[in-house]
Amino acid sequence: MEDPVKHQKRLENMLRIRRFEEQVVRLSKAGGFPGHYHVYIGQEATAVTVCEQLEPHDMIFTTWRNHGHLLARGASPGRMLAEILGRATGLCRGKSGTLHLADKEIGMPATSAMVGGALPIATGAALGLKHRRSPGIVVAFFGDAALDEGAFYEAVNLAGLWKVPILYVCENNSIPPQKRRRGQFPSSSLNAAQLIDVPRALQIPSEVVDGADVDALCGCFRKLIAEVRTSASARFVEVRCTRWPGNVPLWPELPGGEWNLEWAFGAKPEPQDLAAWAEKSDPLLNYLRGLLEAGTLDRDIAFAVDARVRNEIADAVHFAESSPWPDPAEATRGTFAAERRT
Ligand SMILES: Cc1ncc(C[n+]2csc(CCOP(=O)(O)OP(=O)(O)O)c2C)c(N)n1
Ligand SMILES: [Mg+2]
Repeated sequence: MEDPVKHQKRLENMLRIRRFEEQVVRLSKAGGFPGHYHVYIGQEATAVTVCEQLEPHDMIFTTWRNHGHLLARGASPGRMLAEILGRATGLCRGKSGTLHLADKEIGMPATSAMVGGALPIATGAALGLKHRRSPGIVVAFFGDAALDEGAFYEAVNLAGLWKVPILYVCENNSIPPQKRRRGQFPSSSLNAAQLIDVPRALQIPSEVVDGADVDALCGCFRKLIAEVRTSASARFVEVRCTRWPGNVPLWPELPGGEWNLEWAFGAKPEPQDLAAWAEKSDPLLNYLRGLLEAGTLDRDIAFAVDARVRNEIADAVHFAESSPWPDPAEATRGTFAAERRT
């Protein structure tokens, strides 16, 4: 059995993402920032279990649904929130907002909000690591709709031909057609029986894993990331997530309010679709219930971890809200490569 401290840390890392994003929803509704945004609630276990396997020299590329990936990799919650609010202290000095959050200090130099847009960049970065004989690898996170894009096929095909060290993590949160509401993105539509048939046809070893099962995710990523490192070649994984009922593009909701730790101790959330999701499909609740049953954690520890995370996120909100706006002159600074001087 793994060390209880390791389990607590993993739980804390997942909770940090959830509590952070609840504040993002609250801030958006309070008019704290303009424009739409996306949250990672219900997919936290994927980012956390991938990042546990990474080394400092590894790189990550991601999408508009990026908050969880950055937090799991160790980005500062305060500087992320400041960026989402457009403040000068933000990770990208207030220029990127939620859709393009990036932090090169932790190996996350760029985020693409184009469906499939990060895949050629990530694959090129993996080629760069190979040429530099770096021990690093690349992880590319993307949604299932990326498989509808030509960029996906080019990138994955080249990764196979060039033999570059990259793990493609496809987070499949597609809504079944019968459950889609008006205005929701359909996500993917593919003429293949399952997503992994596509990378397999390009000779990329590919697996499917349940995104609500933390133990399965840990086992899967431990194995695949070790394979990417030792073989210096590509792997593909489809993580199947049941979409959280609040995941409404482009304006997420918090049905049932903030996530409640009591749901792990028998309390039932409302409405009904949230209760059904919390019962089987929430990776956080599944993990927590498993730890409680195994005696790895008790109620007091679980509440103490949550309190610690809530305080950390409250500090992050305070930091972001009290941060200054960027100087107007900042708008054109750093947007183009410096002029060449003769
Ligand atoms: C090339 C392109 N087409 C359309 C959009 C608009 N768009 C933003 S998110 C999205 C759905 C993406 O679904 P998926 O890749 O499964 O990711 P998810 O949001 O479900 O995590 C679409 C169509 C876009 N950003 N880029
Ligand atoms: Mg999707």
